[in-house]
Amino acid sequence: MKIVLLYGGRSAEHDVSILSAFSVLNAIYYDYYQVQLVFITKDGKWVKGPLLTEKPKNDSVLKLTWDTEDATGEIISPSTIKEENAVVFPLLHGPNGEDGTIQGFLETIDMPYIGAGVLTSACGMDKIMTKYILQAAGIPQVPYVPVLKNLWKENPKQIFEQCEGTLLYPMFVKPANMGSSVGISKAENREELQNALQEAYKYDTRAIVEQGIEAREIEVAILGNEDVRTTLAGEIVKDVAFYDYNSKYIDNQIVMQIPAEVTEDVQQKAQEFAKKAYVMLGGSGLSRCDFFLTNKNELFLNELNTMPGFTQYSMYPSLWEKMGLKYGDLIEELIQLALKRYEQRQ
Ligand code: ADP
Ligand code: MG
Ligand code: MG
Ligand code: K
Repeated sequence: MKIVLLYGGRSAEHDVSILSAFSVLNAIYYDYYQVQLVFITKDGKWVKGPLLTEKPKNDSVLKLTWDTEDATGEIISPSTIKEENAVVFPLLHGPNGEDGTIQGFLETIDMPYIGAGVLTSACGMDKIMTKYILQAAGIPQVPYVPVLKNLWKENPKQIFEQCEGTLLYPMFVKPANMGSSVGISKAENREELQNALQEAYKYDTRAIVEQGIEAREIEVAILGNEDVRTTLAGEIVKDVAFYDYNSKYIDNQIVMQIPAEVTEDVQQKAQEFAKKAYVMLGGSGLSRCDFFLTNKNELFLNELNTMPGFTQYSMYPSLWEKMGLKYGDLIEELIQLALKRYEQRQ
């Protein structure tokens, strides 16, 4: 069977995707699978790389296609990836990859693929939609105000008053559709709120303003289709106040604590909320569910990431490793879940 590994992509998380892809290439079971590399450039071109039948000696196999300038692969029309007896692994993060667009395309060309379907991907990527669904499910989350660009332009004063009437400073302002902390800022007063909204609108016409809180950040990994399994929570131990893009990917200021040192009750609640949110969003395959935990042991669900960072050392695979599921076996499970969902739909 062939695994079509889609990586790179048009989002800010392009480089993270390449790292995840290399980890997968090193761990996939070549006794059963061949891997067709398909790289998506930052400007959205699809490049067909080599077909791997064994573990690559080094990452030059991916570097071949890293750069649009000296890309050696062949530029292809996306629909030509279609073939029988193949499963797509859309190892793409953020908009244009994790948000339902690629998933819709794969549905259209009728190929099985790893991870969440169209609706779950789109709702998981959109912070406003996620909030609405969690609210309907009765899952605790921080207070928020959705702020659409049109309404903001029409009457900014009303938006300020609405935010200040519902929330206290500091507030967190985010584009609705984004990831990796891109476009997110913290606002301490009205002027900063104004600037933060302008920043968020660079990325999306939909923004969300949230109550800023001081909290630890804990995460639970979820795996399954109908039969949903969760891991113990892990903690992102920050030595920075705001877990932004730089601290996530550039400065490496993140330390993971697995399992997180939390009470039994918090542990249980985190797993319960993660599972409930996943089911409410219609999850399949995998997701990483992220929480805030205050020093009063209040737990707030922040978001679900339907295609979380997937290097061997990322939180998602590390949480499963701790539960006894090895990285290679995790990939195998994801392939089987993809096939199962595809068969059920036929
Ligand atoms: P992304 O999808 O980009 O990861 P998040 O909502 O997870 O967006 O926000 C990124 C980071 O910003 C979080 O991991 C956290 O460190 C910080 N953050 C986000 N919202 C809040 C909030 N309401 N209060 C305090 N910190 C927050
Ligand atoms: Mg996210
Ligand atoms: Mg996040
Ligand atoms: K998300």
